[in-house]
Amino acid sequence: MINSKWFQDSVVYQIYPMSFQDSNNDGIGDLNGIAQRLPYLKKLGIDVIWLNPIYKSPNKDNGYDIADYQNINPEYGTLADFDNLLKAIHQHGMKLLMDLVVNHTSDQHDWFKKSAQSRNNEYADYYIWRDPVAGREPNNWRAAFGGSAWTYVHERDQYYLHLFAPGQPDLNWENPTVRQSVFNIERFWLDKGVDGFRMDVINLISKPAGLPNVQGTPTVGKTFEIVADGHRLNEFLKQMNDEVLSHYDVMTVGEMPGSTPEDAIKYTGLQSHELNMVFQFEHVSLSPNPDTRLDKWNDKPIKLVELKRALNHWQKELDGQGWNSLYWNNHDQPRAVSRFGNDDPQYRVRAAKMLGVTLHLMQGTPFVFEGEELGMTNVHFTKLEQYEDLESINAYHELVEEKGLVEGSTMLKYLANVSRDNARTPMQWSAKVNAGFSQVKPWYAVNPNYQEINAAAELADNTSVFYFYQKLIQLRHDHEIIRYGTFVELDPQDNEVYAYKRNYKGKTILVMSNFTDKSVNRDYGIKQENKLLISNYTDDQGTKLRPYEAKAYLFE
Ligand code: TEU
Ligand code: CA
Repeated sequence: MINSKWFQDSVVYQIYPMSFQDSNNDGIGDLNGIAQRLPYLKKLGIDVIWLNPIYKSPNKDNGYDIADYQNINPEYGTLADFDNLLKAIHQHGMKLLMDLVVNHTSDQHDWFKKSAQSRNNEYADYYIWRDPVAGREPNNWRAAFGGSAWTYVHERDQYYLHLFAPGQPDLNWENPTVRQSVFNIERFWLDKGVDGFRMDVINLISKPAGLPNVQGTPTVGKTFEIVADGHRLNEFLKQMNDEVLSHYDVMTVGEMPGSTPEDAIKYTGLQSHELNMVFQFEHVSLSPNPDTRLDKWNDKPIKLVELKRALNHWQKELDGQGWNSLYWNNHDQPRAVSRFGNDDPQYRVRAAKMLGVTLHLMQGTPFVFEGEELGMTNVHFTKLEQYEDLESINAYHELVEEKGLVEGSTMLKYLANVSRDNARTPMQWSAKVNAGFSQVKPWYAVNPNYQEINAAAELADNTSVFYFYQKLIQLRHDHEIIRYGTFVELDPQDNEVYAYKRNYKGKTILVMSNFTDKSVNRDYGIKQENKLLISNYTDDQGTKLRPYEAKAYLFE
């Protein structure tokens, strides 16, 4: 049993390959483009790279619909390009996590094509097929990307389950042969030298017995609730760990929508030997629409006390019990500085740094999403045709046109506020054409603010968000108290300042972040001899915290 804990000392950088760097001028990011940017990532100081899916896929959900798990999507390159990239990542002293999407495959996967043909071939039971009930779908579950979670196939005169799009049929994890097929996929990549996996919606793989209806008006939220953290999940994860993961020195992070700290401790407990950590969703689900039929679509500001309750809940519950991932955003979430800070030009840099201090000094493994280290912002689209994500487009058509639950103009505000498209515009490398991402028109629109916000400008400015993130990462590498210290929340009801302490071996770090555009006063009893570790202002005005001011002191 290999039991090293390098994941606790690491900072991870998430790359959305399609939007990171195009190296062959087809307008699409690729593996050789990533290899070109490894020196940039090394300079930032990150330890691990997580790549969103790069496998063969029809890209109905931008790669989260996999048609061949052991081949690279030609748009990104070849298996040889992958081997070269992995070697270069290791030569730069970094590690690589792949994205393992095994709750479902693409409907173009051979397994599904065969499964859909007959009730009797070897793949018939690889997916979740059910007979019609009274000529209709087998239950009232709703799919995350719109409509029923069931689609009818004439050849079998049955429906198949898809919690996401019809092009993403759910695998039947009750079938032991499916589990062995997944384990073989993991071994294929681990034997190539990959350092671990981010596991897509892994807490959805164990479906409730009998697939019962949800109560009341069926919504996506209720469907995920009845499926998440199913009764055989521990068993499946334990088997995966025993048969595969424990034989390699790997890092694993399970994406677990709807999970609670209690669930997480079951899977990532320091004695559980299943996964190292989870991506929980409590702090990124704080402002669902009061009309639950609209699920996440809203444009309400987030209350700081609610954000603190969500994050502090996980810090306190997992302290000494499990391990947190720490993230503000990813490819499914709007950009951090727009959602939790302030992307108004006069505050953006300060607010981006403030968010960095707030999160990176907590207990857990920080994940930096591409461009977050630059303070990249939401793209503030105003028209439906500017969106490309099926989740955004389907939600607009279903909620505005089919069901008439919301005005189009209002839904466009919701999309601008929380759509995944915000995270998927090309990385902003320079003020050159297409932000230096590609020399031809990119697959997706570049954020118009790339001439002000880009890596080249920030690398030339020692007060940039980039160098501030570099310092935060360095602090984590230098101070055990940041990696292993306990967490103590301060003033949970304070709706302007986020403050907390970390304690370790007789030392204390005090962290305070003003989440407002006003100056406020807070006295945390700091003494002259306490050392200022980091601040997003060049001077220190003691108990006065200026707009978006964040700083941390070390009490030795
Ligand atoms: O997302 C899981 C998930 O819960 C999504 O529904 C996500 O929360 C939602 O899109 C936010 O609005 C994972 C992947 O990260 C996502 O990109 C995929 O679309 C999804 O699974 C299906 O594989
Ligand atoms: Ca390309």
